[in-house]
Amino acid sequence: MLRLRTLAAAALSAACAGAALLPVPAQAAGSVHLYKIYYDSPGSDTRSATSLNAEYVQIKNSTSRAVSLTGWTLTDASRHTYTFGSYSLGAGKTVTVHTGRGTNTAAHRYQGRGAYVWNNDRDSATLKKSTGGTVDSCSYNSTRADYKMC
Ligand SMILES: [Ca+2]
Ligand SMILES: [Ca+2]
Repeated sequence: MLRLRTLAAAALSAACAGAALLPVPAQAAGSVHLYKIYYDSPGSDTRSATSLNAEYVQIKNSTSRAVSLTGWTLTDASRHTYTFGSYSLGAGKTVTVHTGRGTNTAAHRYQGRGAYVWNNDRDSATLKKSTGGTVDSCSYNSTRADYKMC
């Protein structure tokens, strides 16, 4: 009898251990999202390379896995569109997409434009997957700030 009780206790203990191994809920997994739009670069808007590249959008991957952004698009309200080439955003990493020209790195991508994209008064950024589904969007409507935290 003692032996049976011990077996029953062992079975119950194993069941509890199994419950503790259930997967973490999906909402704790994070996302790829628009993080910041720096729409009014510091100083006069002279269209210099420095000024154009001080205008940027940051995208963050808060998940625990690298996410391929290849073919993803970043578009403003006037439908100026930047398309990511072959690119993977690492787990927990942020990529800065500059408006002007430059050499792409893991953390910095360049739209290669000679004019500003993000209006100083109001605009809207939309991030879409290569398949066209909207991942995130972020709008602003203020000349009092130079950037928007999304
Ligand atoms: Ca400015
Ligand atoms: Ca615009």
